[in-house]
Amino acid sequence: MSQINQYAMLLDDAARTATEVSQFDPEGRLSLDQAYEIQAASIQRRVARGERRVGVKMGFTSRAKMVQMGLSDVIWGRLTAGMQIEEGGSVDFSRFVHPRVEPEIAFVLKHSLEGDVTGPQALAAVEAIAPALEIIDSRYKDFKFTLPEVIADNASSSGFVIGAWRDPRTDFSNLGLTLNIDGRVVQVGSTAALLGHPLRSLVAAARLSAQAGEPLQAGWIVMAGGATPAEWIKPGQYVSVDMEQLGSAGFHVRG
Ligand code: OOG
Ligand code: MG
Repeated sequence: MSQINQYAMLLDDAARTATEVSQFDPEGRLSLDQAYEIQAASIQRRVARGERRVGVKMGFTSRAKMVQMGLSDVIWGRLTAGMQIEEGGSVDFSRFVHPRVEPEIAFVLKHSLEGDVTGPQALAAVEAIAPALEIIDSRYKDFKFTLPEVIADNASSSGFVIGAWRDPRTDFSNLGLTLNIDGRVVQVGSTAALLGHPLRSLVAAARLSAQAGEPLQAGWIVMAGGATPAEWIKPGQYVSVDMEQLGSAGFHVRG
C-alpha cells in the first residue's frame, strides 16, 4: 500500500472509531498536494462504505481561527451526509475524540460553480444561506498538527448543523453572531470576519474544488469557516449560534 493510502487509512480509522493518533508529519515535510491526496483517499473510503458527498468546508478563513490554531493558509475539506446533525437534534459525544464547535454561515447551491468566479457570479449560484455550526474534532493527539496534517485529516471536520435556509438576497456581509453554550454567550463575532465577506470564502471554495477536479455541484453545501475561535463541547450541553437576520441553529450533546 502506498504511503498516501496508509495515512488515509490511519485517519479514516481514527475518525470512524473516535481514536486519537500521533502526528505523522510533525516537521511538515509532506507537500500540500500530498496532504490533499491523503484527504481525498480517506474520504473515498467513507464513500466506498456508502456515505454520500454533500459539499465542502472551508477552514482558516477568519483571523480568529488562524490565530487560535497558529496557521494562516485557507484550507478546505469534504463534507459527507453522515456528518450532518439535524437542527435541534442531538449527537453522541462518543462519536468524537475531543470536539470543539464554531459558528459559521452555510451556503447551498442551485447551480454548479467552478474555477475563478467573481463575487456576483458566486452569489448567483447560491440557492440559500443559513446560520450553521461546525464540530471540529482533530484526530491528532492534543488537537495539535502541522498544515499538511490538518489538511490530510479533512481539516478537522467532524459534524455540522444547519439552521433554516434563508433568501440569499439578504445582505449577509456583516451579520452579528453569538456562539452560545447552555444559553450563555461564549463567543461574539460577525460574518465579516470571513475574509471580509463570506462570499469570498465561496469564491475560494469554487477555485480550490475545481483545482482538485471536484467542482462545486448544484445542491452542495459550502461551510464558509469559523467566524470566532472554537470552543470545547461536553456531554449534556446545548450548543447554538444566533445570527442577526438569519436566526439560529443548535444541537444537544448526548453524554
Ligand atoms: C482546522 C479547521 C478550521 C475553520 O472553520 O476555520 C476550520 C481546525 O481548527 O482544527 O474549520
Ligand atoms: Mg470550521
